[in-house]
Amino acid sequence: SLQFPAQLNCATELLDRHVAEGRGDRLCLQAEGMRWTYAELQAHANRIANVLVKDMGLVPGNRVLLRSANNPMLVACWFAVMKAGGIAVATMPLLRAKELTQMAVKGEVTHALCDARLAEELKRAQPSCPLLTQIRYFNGTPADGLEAAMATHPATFDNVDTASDDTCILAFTSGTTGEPKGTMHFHRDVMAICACWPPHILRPTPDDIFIGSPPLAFTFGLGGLVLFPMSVGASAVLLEKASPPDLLAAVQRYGATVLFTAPTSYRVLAQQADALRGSTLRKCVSAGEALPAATRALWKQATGIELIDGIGATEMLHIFISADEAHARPGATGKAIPGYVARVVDEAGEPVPANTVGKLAVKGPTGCRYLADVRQKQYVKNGWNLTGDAYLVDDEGYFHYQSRTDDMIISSGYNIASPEVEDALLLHPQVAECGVIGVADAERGQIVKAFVVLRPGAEPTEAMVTELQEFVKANVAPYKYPRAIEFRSTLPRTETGKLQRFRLRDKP
Ligand code: 3SK
Repeated sequence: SLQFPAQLNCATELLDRHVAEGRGDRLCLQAEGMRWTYAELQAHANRIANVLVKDMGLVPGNRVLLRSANNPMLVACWFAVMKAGGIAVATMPLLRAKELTQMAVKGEVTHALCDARLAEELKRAQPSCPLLTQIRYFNGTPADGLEAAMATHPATFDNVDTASDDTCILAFTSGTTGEPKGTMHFHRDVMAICACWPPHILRPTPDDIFIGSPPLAFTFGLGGLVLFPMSVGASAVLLEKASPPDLLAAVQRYGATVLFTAPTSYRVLAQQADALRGSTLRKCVSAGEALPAATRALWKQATGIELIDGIGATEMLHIFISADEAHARPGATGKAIPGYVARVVDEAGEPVPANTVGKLAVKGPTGCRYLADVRQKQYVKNGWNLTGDAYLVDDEGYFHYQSRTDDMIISSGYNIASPEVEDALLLHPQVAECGVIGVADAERGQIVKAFVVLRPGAEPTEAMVTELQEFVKANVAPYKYPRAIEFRSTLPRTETGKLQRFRLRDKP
């Protein structure tokens, strides 16, 4: 098991250590028109830490809201908060004043560092956040911006001697249901995730160039694009815009070797097989939502690369079930990664036999600690974290995702997992995206309803409805076919790309 000293600051371990051990000149971060070495990132973070402490009055334990697209200044701000013993509350760039207010109020946020281009919504939120009195803006021009303040301070800073179990991250999760929950993580949690999944599954080298789409406010992105590359002294490319065309162009331009993105993005990227063949990519990680076997096959065919699938949770900080390329199984996420244990349990919390669907329960060095939330009792039971995912374990111990536990459709006594029907529909050449829910039905209790986005050129006709129904019946057990199909031009997704089935349910 992992051992950490009583006192630990993750900024010392992930950033300062490289400079102290003579790797300061190594490339750390790249972005449009920018290249920062480890020493340059350290100097920026130190100056910002000085601004936080000396100009903005930050004391250890204060919560600092961070608002920015993925760029090097956001990383410098994040490390500055760590260095000063604060708690980083990173927020998604697309959030509006209402959501920022919810987080700032619940998180008792006192300070904010915000990209000037995203100032508007924070300014709208501030009057409703009485504790939030100290804000500085960066990447703008004003003389009173963060950069001007940084210039008045030295590029050195003595990191606060934090305890390894001091909270340093307050990550909000919207989940697939309602009200945001704040999950608290310690300095040792940050180091624990760096010690578990990367060395055992990803196996990066210091020469790797990481790239990807998840926002750093989503812990999938923070780990994949900052913590994991820096844990091995590698570099990362940060993209403010990371739609599939932007991502593809950047992979080529920067010669990226490790890609982090979601299945939806892999499906679109795979259509550019010519551009991808022979690319510099050597490791491709899929997470954020379940990876359909069809998408794994598509990517392998387009690039020759076996995807590394994984499931994590903001509550757990990062990935806890995964498989490397050599152990990948189509349709399976993988096994509990070293450091974690996972099992599938029934309503009473007892393990179920192999090949039986139940609730995923996991424990390891990280775990759920909601900030002041009664839902803690539902998430953690008898020391096990119940992630809200329905899984089954096969005879060889591989975990197969079925659905969110609230996405299980029960129709005429049959248990039907929404993602399984979605996977079946996605195999149809005219289906671009789809979402499946259960809707009330007098006869069957529930029936399966699919919302389908067709590929350009395909017609949303009755004949297409019949064709898709027959197609599903031909590919999975016929009782799973969608008795209702509605065509849409888009589907509701979170900013991190997760399908929001509850919003489909709201307006069936
Ligand atoms: O699988 C996820 O959704 C996830 C969530 C948080 C951190 C990492 C991952 C992969």
